[in-house]
Amino acid sequence: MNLRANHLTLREIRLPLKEPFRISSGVVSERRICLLELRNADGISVWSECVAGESPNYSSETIDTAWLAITQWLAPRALNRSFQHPNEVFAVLSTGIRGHNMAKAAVEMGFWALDAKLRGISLSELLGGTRDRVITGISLGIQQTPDALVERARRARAEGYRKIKLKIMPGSDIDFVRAVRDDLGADASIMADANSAYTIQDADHLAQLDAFKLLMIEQPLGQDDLVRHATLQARLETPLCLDESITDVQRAEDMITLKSGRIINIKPGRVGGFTQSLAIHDLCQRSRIPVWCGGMLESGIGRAHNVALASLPNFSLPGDLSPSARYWERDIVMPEWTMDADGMVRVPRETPGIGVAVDRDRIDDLTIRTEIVAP
Ligand code: OSB
Ligand code: MG
Repeated sequence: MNLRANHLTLREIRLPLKEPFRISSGVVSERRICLLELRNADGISVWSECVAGESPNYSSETIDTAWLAITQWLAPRALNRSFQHPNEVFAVLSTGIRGHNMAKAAVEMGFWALDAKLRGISLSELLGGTRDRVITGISLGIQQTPDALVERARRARAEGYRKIKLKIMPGSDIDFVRAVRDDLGADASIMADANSAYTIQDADHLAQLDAFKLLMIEQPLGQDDLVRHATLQARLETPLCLDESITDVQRAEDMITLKSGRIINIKPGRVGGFTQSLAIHDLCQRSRIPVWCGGMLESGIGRAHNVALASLPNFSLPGDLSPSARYWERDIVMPEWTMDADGMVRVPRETPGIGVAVDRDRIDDLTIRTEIVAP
């Protein structure tokens, strides 16, 4: 099959979150989102999303660096070039271009969506997904007080979420996690995510979290610190899950070899797209490492890509794939993403491509900048 595109439109939209989302390294109140519309010579078009944030507090990328990378280096390489399969795109984008994974992913995932649409199959099916529904969790930002966090955790459980992730940082950790565990009881699936807020000197402090029987602790230490994560994992009973550290399949291999963690959060944006995500998924399946799909406060477009990925068989733990209404007053896709009372989100496997329609009028209203790449 000849996979080829000749036109890319980048847009920046701003979507206010219902509630500010605070992690150890920063807070977001309004999401600045970069959307891509990739088009072929027959006028077939597909949407993808770049997950980079406004400031470089999660990774070194931002929406503005991604915009530059996509328009200057990545799109010119990928447009007007024929691919046999979308799994060839990542290598083309990566030869001689270091880093910029979120920018690469946004382009690469567009090609996967285009290929699915041209074949008349869902993105889930193209990726090798098998699930009709994916299990869903919620990620709760850092709150002012343990009580405020307990209130949100209670609500989340009542809504059916199957995993409740608590953001932590020094000063907002042990007491907050204890309060939620005490209130929700032993059966609740709870985890913590530190976004690299600790150092190995905090090992004894973090070991106090073992008492709360968390499902996992996500990324306590530095993003390039697999060695100290291994030291910490040996000290803890609770499994460590790596997020920021896993930027490609080699880093996943390193984690397994060094025993730096026992679970991986796969975010396609962080690893440069679906080809790397699938390689990590397959490696982890062979190595009996469970994976789950992380989130980056995506709009309904990025969410469609994540849901398709999470429908693969080794995505055995609930993902950060909350429904549209958890984030936005109104999403930019139709239908919006919803979750049933069992905490499941349906995978649109009967619709070709990403499986939701994009609300173009609403996107036009929200757009504050546009750039076209059509070499
Ligand atoms: O570490 O998983 C993270 C959001 C922004 C940056 C980093 C992270 C997150 C989340 C949000 O946890 C999860 C979601 O999209 O619901
Ligand atoms: Mg994380």
